[in-house]
Amino acid sequence: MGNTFRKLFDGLFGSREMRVVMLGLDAAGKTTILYKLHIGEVLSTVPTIGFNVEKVQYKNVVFTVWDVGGQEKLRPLWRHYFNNTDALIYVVDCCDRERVGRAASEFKQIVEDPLMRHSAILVFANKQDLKDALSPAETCEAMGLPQMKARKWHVQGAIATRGEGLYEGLDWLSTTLKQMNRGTTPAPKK
Ligand SMILES: Nc1nc2c(ncn2[C@@H]2O[C@H](COP(=O)(O)OP(=O)(O)OP(=O)(O)O)[C@@H](O)[C@H]2O)c(=O)[nH]1
Ligand SMILES: [Mg+2]
Repeated sequence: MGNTFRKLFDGLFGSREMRVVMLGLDAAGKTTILYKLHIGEVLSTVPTIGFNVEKVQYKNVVFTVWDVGGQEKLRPLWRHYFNNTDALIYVVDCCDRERVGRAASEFKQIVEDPLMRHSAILVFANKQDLKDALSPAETCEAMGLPQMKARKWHVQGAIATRGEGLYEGLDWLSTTLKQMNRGTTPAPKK
């Protein structure tokens, strides 16, 4: 496609590149989500030390997803991934009732950070296949989302290992980010 035509095409169909950072406590399911989106099968994951990054194309949107390790000692590093972020995906292990308070306090710290003030927020209420999992509505309450009136947020129930709920979440993100006019049009290929 020529440059001019590509620009016109992108303008008409809203092809955009979004920068997304995916966070959550260790073992929440972030890496499982990333690889499920990217290759459609689950590899066995090991705890992430540092980060994984992948580009995922969904409809007209290219998501550059940073999946950052969630172990306690790694959490202070999360801030370094906040710059120029269009959206936060926060993954909650809904079976880990013991740590849901911790998940909520880490979440609050992220969304209140000045660098994240304008980002859309997608929460994956993950591991819905397990007995005793918090429902998406309970997860929403636990994360304090109903009080967050000034933000665009959405809670999506998910089973990362089976890929359930993931594309529904991305659908919400792409629509919302377009409404917010976030993301950049990718540079045309020469
Ligand atoms: N039953 C069930 N298990 C899941 C689901 N999603 C992830 N898991 C499992 O949870 C464990 C942790 O998943 P990871 O994707 O490695 O977690 P992570 O959030 O990347 O963890 P860190 O890299 O340590 O931050 C793995 O054994 C996954 O197979 C799910 O929807 N249901
Ligand atoms: Mg990981």
